Order: sequence, then structure tokens, then C-alpha cells
Amino acid sequence: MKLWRLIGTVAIAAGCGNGSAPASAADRALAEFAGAYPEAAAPTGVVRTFELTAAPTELPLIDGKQLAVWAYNGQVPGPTLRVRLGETIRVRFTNKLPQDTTIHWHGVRLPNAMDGVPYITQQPVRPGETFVYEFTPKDAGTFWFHPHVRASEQVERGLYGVLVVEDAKPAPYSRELVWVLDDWLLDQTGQIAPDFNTRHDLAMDGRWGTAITINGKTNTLLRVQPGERIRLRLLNSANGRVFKPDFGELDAKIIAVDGLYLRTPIPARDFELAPGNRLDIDLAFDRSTSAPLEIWDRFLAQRPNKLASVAVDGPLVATPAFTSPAAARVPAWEDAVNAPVAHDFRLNAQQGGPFGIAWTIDGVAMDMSHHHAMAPSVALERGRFAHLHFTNESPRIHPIHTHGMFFRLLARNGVRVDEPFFRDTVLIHPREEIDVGVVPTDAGTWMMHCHILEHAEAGMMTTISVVEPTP
Ligand SMILES: [Cu+2]
Repeated sequence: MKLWRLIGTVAIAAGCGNGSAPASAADRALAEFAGAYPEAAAPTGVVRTFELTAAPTELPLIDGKQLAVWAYNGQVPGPTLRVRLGETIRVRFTNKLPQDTTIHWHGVRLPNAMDGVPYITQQPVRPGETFVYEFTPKDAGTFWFHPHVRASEQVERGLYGVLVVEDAKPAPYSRELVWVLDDWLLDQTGQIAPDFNTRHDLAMDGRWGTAITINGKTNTLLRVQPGERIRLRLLNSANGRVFKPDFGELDAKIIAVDGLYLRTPIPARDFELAPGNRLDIDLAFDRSTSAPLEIWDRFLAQRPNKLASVAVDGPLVATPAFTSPAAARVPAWEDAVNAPVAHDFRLNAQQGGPFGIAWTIDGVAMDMSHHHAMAPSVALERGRFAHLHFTNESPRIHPIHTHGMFFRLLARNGVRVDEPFFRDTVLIHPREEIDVGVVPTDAGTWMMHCHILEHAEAGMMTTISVVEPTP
């Protein structure tokens, strides 16, 4: 940090030579941000209504055996909710679980009261109760929804689904696929191991399962016809596992991260898909091939996992010809790290708390299970650029997720990175420091937490307050 501040002073001093008032690094970042994505929603007036019920059920999952799960509308993953940009989504949600719950709309910029955070944005939805979520997404993209109450148990039991917000004019892909990646930790009877938030999970990187599934099933085979061009929407819904998808010989480009398009598409390799992250992949099958096509997870280099096989056969179909969707206005924010740091979040653990290990942000473990009066970590001004710093003082990984706002990664361990995209979740490696830049667009009290759900449950959560700017 000291190094950045020093460089910042030099840069600003050098910028004074042209006679005009010197713009600060934050002013320059904000100017460059203009037009990156809309500040407000643009409702068309069309309302799409969905009924969602969370309830226990049994489903043939993993390798086809009956598994006792908790599910939205009796499905794991839950139904994919699909709206078009500008349409208003209205979800009548009913809780038929034996516990309180809520629905959080991960990655969606929405009014704070619709964010699904117990005791902060709403009261928990008690067993038997109904709650109506209604909002108009500001962004097209791949989002998802899951409980924000006892999430390490409720998500693990199967409560998650994808929200697709289509572009006003969707690109003409041959077809679209939604793949939800998850892993399952089973007991000797083949059922979901009922001990959640174990000391092992907490001491390590959360609960990692042994059965890795796509849309609830192992041994995925993707059948395609030569010539097809597919938009693949990938979500990591696991509690703790990070995936690093390797598409091998496939022609695969990342067109969107965490919902939003990239400045320009990049090859789909080496992306750390942490819990909560989404990738939209442009997959083209422009030739017949006899080579085995496979998709692997290589996050643990020594223990790779085969995710899917791909079979290309059948008659050749015409390939839709169009330029991959992109967002021209993703800022580079070259000197944004020189802006003053609004807050340095320190991530660590300590002994104690209800699970024996507490995960902390700035030395504090947050308890979501009841009403509390914890002060926000930092107050940011709506519509202004803010520079945040994170120091991982622990030897574990932490995918940090912000509700209600996107950010861009500026640097890792003081070394500038230029990711051509925004995020809502970023993996912070052991002992790593990162810098991010953010322009919040929505006022309110927003959660920020580790998306390893066991770490979050054991305290690694805080809030960011977004307030109206001072004139
Ligand atoms: Cu964590």
C-alpha cells in the first residue's frame, strides 16, 4: 500500500503541469466509468410473475439414486427464471421448509429491500409464510438466487436456481445451455451428510464434496451438431469448491463474467470460477472432429475432475455468424489504485464463536442469526468511485462477494491487473492483498461476505453502506 500511495503522489504532481485544475485519480476513474452500465433500470411495463416454493423432496440426482434434498419447485437446480431486459420480475415465494429462509438475487442490482438479507433488508420468511420479491433488473446477464439464511446448509441441500436476464435483442446463438456446477458431500448411506459447518470445513476452505455434478447429475454428455454455436451459462453453486474450467480443444471464449459482458471476449482458460461466479461462454463447433472433446476442472492441478464429455455428430448445421457480444465501455482504470483507499478489509480467523472457529473481517465475526446493530464497515457515496483494499491475513482462500454492486479488480499483491470485465465475486488467495474499484449505483446497506458459505456462517460477513453523495 505504501508503494501505491507514493506512486500516486508522483502521478498527481506530474499531472499538474498543464495549467488546468488537477483531476484526482478518483475523478478520472469516475469519468472513465461513464456509460459502463446504466445507473437506473428502464422498465418496459411488462411484468413476469413466477411462483417459487422451497420445500423438502426426493429426487434422482448425482448418479440417479434418490436423494433427499431441499428444492425450489421440486427441482435441483431450481427453475431457470428467464426475463428480458426491461421486464419486471415478480416472484411469489412460499417457504415450506422447517426453517426460516430468504431469497438473495446474487449479482442483481436491485432496490435494497429486495436483496433478501435477513434482519437487514427484510425479516426472515418463516415456515409457512409467503414473501413477494419484485424488481426490474438493470443488467442483462446470468444471475442466480439462493437463500441467505443458514446458507451453508440450505444451499448445500439444493436450494439454488439461475436467473437469466436476456438482452433486449439476444444474439442469435443456435441454442443456449445453463450449467450449474455443484459438489455433494454424502454420508455412508448415500445421503447428504447432515453435519454442517464442521470444524474441518471451517478450518479449511469450507465443505468440499466428492460427487461433482452439472445440473445435479454426474457423467454429463453434451451432444452437439457440427456448425452449432452455443451460449453456455456456467454457475458455480458449490459451498466452497473452486472450479477452473478447461475446455481443451473446444473453441470457447468468455463473453461475460458475473453477468456482464467483457470489453472484448477472451479465451476460456485459467478462470477461477469461485463459489458464486458465473461465466458465459461462446462455444463454436465449426468443424467435425474425431478427437475426444472433454471439459475438465483443473483448479487442483494434481486432482483434476472431468466435468463433461462432448460428442459432435449428426448433420452439419449453418453456423450463426455474428460478433460475440461485448461491452465497449469497461474502463481500464489504469491509475485508479492511486485513489485514496476508502477501507482496508482485513480477513482472518480466530478461536471461539458457536463453531469453535470464527472467520473475521477487521477482527469482527458477524452473526446473521438474529437482529443485531453492527455498524457498516465503510460508507461509500452513491455514484462516486471508491477504492477498496483487502488483506487476506489467513492461509485459506476467500471468494469475496459484494451485494448490489459490481467492482473491478485493480491489483493483486500490488501488481496491476487489467481484467476486461467487472465482477461481483473475486477469489482472494492465501495471504494475498487485492485492490478493487467500485462505483455503487444503489443506496442502502449491502452485504459483503466470503462466498465460502461455511466461512460466512462463521462470521466472515460485513456490510457496506451506500449513501447519497455530498454535493
Ligand atoms: Cu472465506
